[in-house]
Amino acid sequence: MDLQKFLNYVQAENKVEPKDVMPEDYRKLLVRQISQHAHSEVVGMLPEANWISRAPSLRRKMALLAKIQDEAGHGLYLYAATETLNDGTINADRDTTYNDMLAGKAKYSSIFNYPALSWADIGAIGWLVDGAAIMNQVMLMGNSYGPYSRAMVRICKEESFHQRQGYEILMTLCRGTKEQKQLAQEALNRFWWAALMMFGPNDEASPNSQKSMNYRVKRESNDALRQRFVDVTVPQAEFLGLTIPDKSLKLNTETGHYEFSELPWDEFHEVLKGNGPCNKKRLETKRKAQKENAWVKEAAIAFAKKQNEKLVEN
Ligand code: FAQ
Repeated sequence: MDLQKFLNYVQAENKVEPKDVMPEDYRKLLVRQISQHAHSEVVGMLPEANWISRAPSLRRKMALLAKIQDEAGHGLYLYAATETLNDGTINADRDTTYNDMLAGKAKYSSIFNYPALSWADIGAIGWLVDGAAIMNQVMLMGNSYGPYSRAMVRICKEESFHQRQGYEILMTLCRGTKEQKQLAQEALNRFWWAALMMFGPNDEASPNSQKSMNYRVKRESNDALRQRFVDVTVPQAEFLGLTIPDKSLKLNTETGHYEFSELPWDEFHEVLKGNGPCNKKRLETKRKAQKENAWVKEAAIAFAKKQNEKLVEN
């Protein structure tokens, strides 16, 4: 495989498709990132699921249920996109990648190791977590691998509904009583730094970025996306009448960008090591679900097999 030829091909904005010849490290990079992304979607359902039975109205419950179902769908598209990279040497099938996550060998986004403690946190998750996810995923729509890029287009459309439903929850709370506004402020305090950490380490501490950019998987750096997120989100917080929990935050009128404090990187590394507030609980919940729901999978496989046999008979 001529690496330079491949680089020229992707850098000229061409898409790579599953059966195309590709460098092994490109394939590995994609399996790592797309499967981690899929794990994030399905683990990300858990903090919100905690509030389905306690949503304050039927309308809120319906919207929350729809959002959580969307996240399951995103997981499905992404596991399916990962599987297209199976080539006999790299095992990218769904059971393998999923079991790697359950075994703690594969990562999912740090943000989902934080609990949703109040209804306002559901608003903050939509506004900040989905907001950060979209900022990153709009860039990923242009990535060089066809199935991943196409999955991102659809996912981004749904994420923007999620972001708005979260913002609307907070808007309602901020226009409510003093106590409700306080709940919204506390949710922002809890989720602000964790949302900024979703973009990953600073550029100089990001081992995968350079290769990923060369291969046109990532199109923008972690810091560039984080900065854009801050620039877009601070005015939204001001509109809600909420205060970003960062005393050093200020607009640099020359650059037009907000300057902000260094992130709590020690906390980020602890969460990645499995020591966040909910890491153990999240994996236990997913392991339990796999065990208890195994019969559903077995039944679906048996049914599909019967259907196939019927097709062959006819
Ligand atoms: N959490 O060299 P880099 C969502 C890891 S979807 C955990 O910069 P890279 C929707 C990284 O994997 C949210 N680990 O890595 C939703 C690498 O470790 P490795 C998920 C992190 O890949 C909303 C190491 O650190 N989105 O929220 C994190 O070039 C609401 C070094 O980092 C995606 O997955 C982190 N925050 O850049 C669902 C998007 N950051 O693998 C439900 C796709 C970094 O070498 C409810 N992924 N690490 O062992 C990406 O764009 C990239 O993978 C980055 C990291 C930007 C996350």
